[in-house]
Amino acid sequence: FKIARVETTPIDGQKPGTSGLRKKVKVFKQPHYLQNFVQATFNALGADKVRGATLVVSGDGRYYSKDAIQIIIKMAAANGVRSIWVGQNGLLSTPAVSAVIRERVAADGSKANGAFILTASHNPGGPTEDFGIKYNMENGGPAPEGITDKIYTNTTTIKEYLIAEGLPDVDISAIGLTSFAGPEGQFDVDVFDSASDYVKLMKSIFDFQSIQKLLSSPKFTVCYDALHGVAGAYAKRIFVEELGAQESSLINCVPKEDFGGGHPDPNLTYAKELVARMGLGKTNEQDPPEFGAAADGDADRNMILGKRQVVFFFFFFNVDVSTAVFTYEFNSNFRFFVTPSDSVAIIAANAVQAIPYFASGLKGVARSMPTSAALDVVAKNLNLKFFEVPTGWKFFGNLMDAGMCSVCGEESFGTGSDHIREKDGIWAVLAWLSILAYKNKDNLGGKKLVSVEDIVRQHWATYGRHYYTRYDYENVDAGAAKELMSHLVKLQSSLSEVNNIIKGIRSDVSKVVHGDEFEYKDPVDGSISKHQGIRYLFEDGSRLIFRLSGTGSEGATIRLYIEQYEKDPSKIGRDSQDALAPLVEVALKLSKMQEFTGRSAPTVIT
Ligand code: VG1
Ligand code: CO
Repeated sequence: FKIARVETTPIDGQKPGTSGLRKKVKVFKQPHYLQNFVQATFNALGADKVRGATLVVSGDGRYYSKDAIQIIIKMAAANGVRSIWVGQNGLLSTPAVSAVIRERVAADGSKANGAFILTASHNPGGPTEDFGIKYNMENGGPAPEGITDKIYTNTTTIKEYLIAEGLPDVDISAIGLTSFAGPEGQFDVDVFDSASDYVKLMKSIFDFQSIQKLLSSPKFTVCYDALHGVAGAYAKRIFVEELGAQESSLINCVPKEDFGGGHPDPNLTYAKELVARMGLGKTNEQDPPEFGAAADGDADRNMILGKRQVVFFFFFFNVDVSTAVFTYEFNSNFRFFVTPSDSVAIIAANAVQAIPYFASGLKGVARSMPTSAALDVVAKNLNLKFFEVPTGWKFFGNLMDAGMCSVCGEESFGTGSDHIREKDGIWAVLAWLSILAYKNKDNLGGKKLVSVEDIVRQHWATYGRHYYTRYDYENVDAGAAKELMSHLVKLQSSLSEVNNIIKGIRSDVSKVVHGDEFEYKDPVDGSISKHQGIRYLFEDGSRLIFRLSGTGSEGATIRLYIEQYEKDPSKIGRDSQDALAPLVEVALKLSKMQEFTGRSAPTVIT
């Protein structure tokens, strides 16, 4: 092939967000759009990092991925890259890309230097929906802000990009190595099995035998919903072939370009089929599964559900049984939902006992700022190093590279560890199965199993409970969202006025003792990230946090995070929306949510 230099001009709006550049497919399909971004990335990395490099290119398989992969292969060849590694059919989950960068060694002994991950994660896919691209570094983690800022600056000045001419499209459906002769020597494209490196890594972390034993118990049934994302390419290999789960335990596990028309976001709103299966007698005549889980499009997120124990309350009046009144706890549809903030805290609390990888102890734990403080309490009790970082996984990477953090998580259904540098949906499921296997190791005979719900309630009894909810207002007018945010910042200049307003709304809410915009100084490299969310911190430990999303592709999304800590064991069993109602009311009125956005209700509550 030959190297062609193509003239181009800057295109507006190519600023990477929380996790790469995400836009509608029709935006990506504009002439030079993808090319400009890819060249800007090569230029940001610099010729010495690009020439002779080995790069991974793959993603969640969403619409436009296959075209994008061919374009990136040709541009890589022209920019002097030595080899491109592609997961079969262009499929690799985000955590698998991270694992491949860190673990995979080619036949000639070479390793990868970085990756283009093609995903818009939990955003819908298809011709009228979203596409996305992000670059990950040699540690397997997302490019830090220093690099993403450089990429953006380059997109505003770009004049040309390089692309190979005469290089045929590579068949990415067939495993194998293809070599091409370029002006500067050989260029290879290596198509490999999407799952094997990742499966090998999981087997080195967890005790698969003990999980298998748990899954072979007829009392323990599971359901895993990949929402037609790339997790499906791993689920059968891991849950069925390695761990012996029934094939009927997997739903929506065939990856689709448009995720079957759904929204591949593992929460109670979008994982409808899983939620229905977990409900008693809703879709089948059998009992609901003991354990349910779901993943997002690129399989870095997870949702954990358990079977809900039916609770009967008996109230006896005058010792006369005939007047006994009993009620069912009907709410929550019989499934037990583990909040992601609790999930990371519970994993951290049990990791050393239940997961061989952590047997020698945790180096430290970390959470993103809006994530609840459940993890803080565990860290304090277990005397672990603790860090609070801004939203987005890239901030955990430095801590992990420096050996300061083993387990971390975000409220947005992201949980993970230092085995890779991305959050990891299947890892989180295996962590939960490991904890369940550990707690039930003597129960698999006749005794009642310790359930997901038992584990969570036990955790609350030990550490207290952080009631938590997040309200999302999606696709709000961008100007209105900005105004709401500056209104909230302005209010913070007088806390006494804030507290006066609050007193006028609810008398049963504690008072605000601190208000700011979260700012983070990376303890490893000293870099500072400002404006990472508006915080209102209350005297009793409650928090209200407001952020604008950095992953959307249209308008603005306002996220409101609400948290309240309850230590009193007699008060930890309430429904979270009930418990948080006073704080929610304060948050909505204080921010003038309806006034600014015209919305009387959020789009999604998690
Ligand atoms: C959201 C989440 C954040 C997460 C990010 C990427 O970002 O809040 O916690 O790291 O998505 O996850 P934002 O800026 O929209 O709030 V994924 O699975 O979309 O790569
Ligand atoms: Co994701």
